[in-house]
Amino acid sequence: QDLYQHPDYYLLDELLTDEHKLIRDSVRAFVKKEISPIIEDYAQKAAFPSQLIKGLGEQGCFGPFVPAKYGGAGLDYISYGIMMQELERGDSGVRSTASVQGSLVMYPIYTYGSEEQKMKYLPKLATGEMMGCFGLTEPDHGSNPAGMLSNFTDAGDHVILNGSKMWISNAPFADIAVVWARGPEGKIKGLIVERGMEGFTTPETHGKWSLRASATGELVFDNVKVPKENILPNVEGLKGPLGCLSSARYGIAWGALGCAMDCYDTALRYSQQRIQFGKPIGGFQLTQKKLAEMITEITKGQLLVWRLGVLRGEGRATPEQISMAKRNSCQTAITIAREARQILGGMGITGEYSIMRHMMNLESVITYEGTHDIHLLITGQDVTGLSAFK
Ligand code: TGC
Ligand code: FAD
Repeated sequence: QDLYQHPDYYLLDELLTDEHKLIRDSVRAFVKKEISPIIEDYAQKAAFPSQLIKGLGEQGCFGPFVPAKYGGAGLDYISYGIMMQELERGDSGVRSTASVQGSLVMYPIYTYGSEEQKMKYLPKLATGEMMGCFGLTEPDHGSNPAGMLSNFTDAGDHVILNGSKMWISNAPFADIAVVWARGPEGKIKGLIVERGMEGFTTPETHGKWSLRASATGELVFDNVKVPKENILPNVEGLKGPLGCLSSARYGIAWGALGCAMDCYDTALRYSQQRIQFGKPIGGFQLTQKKLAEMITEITKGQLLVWRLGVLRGEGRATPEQISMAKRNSCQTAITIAREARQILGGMGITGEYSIMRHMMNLESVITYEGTHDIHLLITGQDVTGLSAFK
């Protein structure tokens, strides 16, 4: 068959079920047919390929862990990870759209929402008929969301929301936003804000050199009247948004490895074909060192995320374990992208190959959902029992 074959140096496929492999083949075929042929063009022109939304919904890539009763596929977390890996092999921006929709919009509605909210929003979010975004970061509060200023006051059957969010994936086209803001007593709550509510705008952020095929924007709330029935009833405090991040960071840990695999494969094939000094460049020791280190790091990363998926499925994965995997996969992928680009020489900087696009995308992936250093400090806190944040 002509589908892409991923690196599997330690025969990890033996740890997957037939269902996992079927899901992988299906998303892989979708990436090959729908994403790979168009993505470079969309990244070059900095446009979001909105025509992919319907297919992503049909593939079950939006919130696959949500039960069928609410329109999800009721799949396990390994399946979710595999989907993110395949999508990100295509492009981190497309994976971002799926991560936000599944982990940052459907997950909080499913986990913290009322039955009415679940029935109203989840089935449409699962198909992509409705798209969402997640507003946590503010202009002055990125790594430290506990300092957020967005707030709402009580006004009878509704609340009045004020403030702004920045760097929000999917914001320019989202139909709804899950927004985190302080209530009258200063406690952080989640609200579902709908496009069209007066005073709610989503200006687009332009000029990015990274994640160019993903739409990013601000969320601005100027005395927005939000009905009380749109407040997520079952969570309060920072653990609400941070719980969503655990789901998204888990997916990114798998996703970034997808980028790493694509860069490694591209560089390996190029090194076997490109002749310099009368032999393939793959025959030079320095090239072999690069490739050998790449496959070693990919294999270690695969083992880490597979085990994390098992633990998450059993409800035992800690946020700190997720931080370690997110950080490790991003570091692995960005290092491999840079080395792979070198193997391609001048060709590596062109859009004819995916490496430079992955490399630039990964600058966002290593920054959002908690920066590289924040995740290191989460591990540091976990092993020492001492917080570097407080
Ligand atoms: P801290 O005191 O540690 O925790 C507050 C409460 O939250 C609980 N908690 C978690 N719960 C679930 N999952 C997690 N990952 C959790 N981390 C912490 C914690 O147990 C506590 O609960 P309780 O019951 O005691 O109240 O909070 P802190 O203020 O010290 O902050 C710690 C820190 C720095 C680790 C946290 O603020 C952090 O992770 N900062 C990074 C911010 C971040 O990741 N932002 C991401 C924004 S969204 C985004 O980037 C989307 S990109 C999407 C895409 O396009 O793919
Ligand atoms: P800052 O917090 O200002 O950090 C700047 C630098 O200081 C970093 O290197 C950081 O590691 C370091 N630093 C900060 N605090 C410490 C410390 N205590 N110790 C050591 N070093 C520290 N957010 C959302 O809410 N929703 C989204 O959908 C979303 N999508 C995004 C899409 C893109 C393309 C990007 C780039 C970002 C997105 N974000 C989103 C925001 C993202 O989560 C933040 O950019 C990230 O959390 C970092 O915040 P910051 O940019 O304000 O950097």
